Amino acid sequence: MCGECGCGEKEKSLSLNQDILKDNKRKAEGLRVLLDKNKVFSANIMGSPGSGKTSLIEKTILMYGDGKRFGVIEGDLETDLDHRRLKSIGVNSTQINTGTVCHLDADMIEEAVKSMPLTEIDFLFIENVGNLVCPSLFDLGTHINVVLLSVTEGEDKPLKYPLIFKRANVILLTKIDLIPFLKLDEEALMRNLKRINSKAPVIKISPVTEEGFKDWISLLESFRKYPALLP
Ligand SMILES: Nc1nc2c(ncn2[C@@H]2O[C@H](COP(=O)(O)OP(=O)(O)OP(=O)(O)O)[C@@H](O)[C@H]2O)c(=O)[nH]1
Ligand SMILES: [Mg+2]
Repeated sequence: MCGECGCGEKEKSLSLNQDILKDNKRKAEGLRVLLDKNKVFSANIMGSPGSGKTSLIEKTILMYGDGKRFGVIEGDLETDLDHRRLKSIGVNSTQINTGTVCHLDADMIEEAVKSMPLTEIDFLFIENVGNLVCPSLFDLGTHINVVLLSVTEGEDKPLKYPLIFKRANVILLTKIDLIPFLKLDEEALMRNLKRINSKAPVIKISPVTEEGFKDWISLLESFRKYPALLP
């Protein structure tokens, strides 16, 4: 179990948790300075297991064009399957295996970036461990938080897991090609997302049909160029 997410003994772990989060925040600030110094724009990609995080990263890199250079840090409990998937299309990817820990933290990223050629990267995508709870607590030193919600997960998820959606700068509604096959109340889903986070843009995407990717890529580019636009 994750000791940091507040699911252990109450009071003792609460103050320990706060110290851990404070320490994490300090390291994350340092990481952001390091990334800024190297002109690397970075995104923490979060969402449930199987929500489409690796597919998003793959397709974004393939469609971006414009000679941009990408780096990826792959967070996974156990395997390097996603890392190998990205390597196979020539992406500069680094693997972190967290074992029993259900999220990435700034310490792990600090270690991973040591082996990355930051001066040769324009965008750094960090694929967090698939989970809608713990990753939301840990700042990784990225410039934006991107949260994926796939249409198969149901319209109630923003209400059930509010923190991760609250902390999103961008929300991507994924697998929209599957909507015709589902019993999904899309209006309720959008209403629930807006209720939890009224500022973050919501983009509907599908790496299968490529729908939404132009909008997502141009938003990413705007945030990179004009950080003041960040919600
Ligand atoms: N139909 C459809 N399938 C998708 C879409 N995006 C991803 N998938 C499929 O959904 C499955 C999971 O996608 P991944 O990209 O591996 O998801 P993930 O979030 O990286 O998964 P974990 O890393 O295991 O948490 C794969 O079989 C993908 O091919 C989509 O937009 N439409
Ligand atoms: Mg993945």
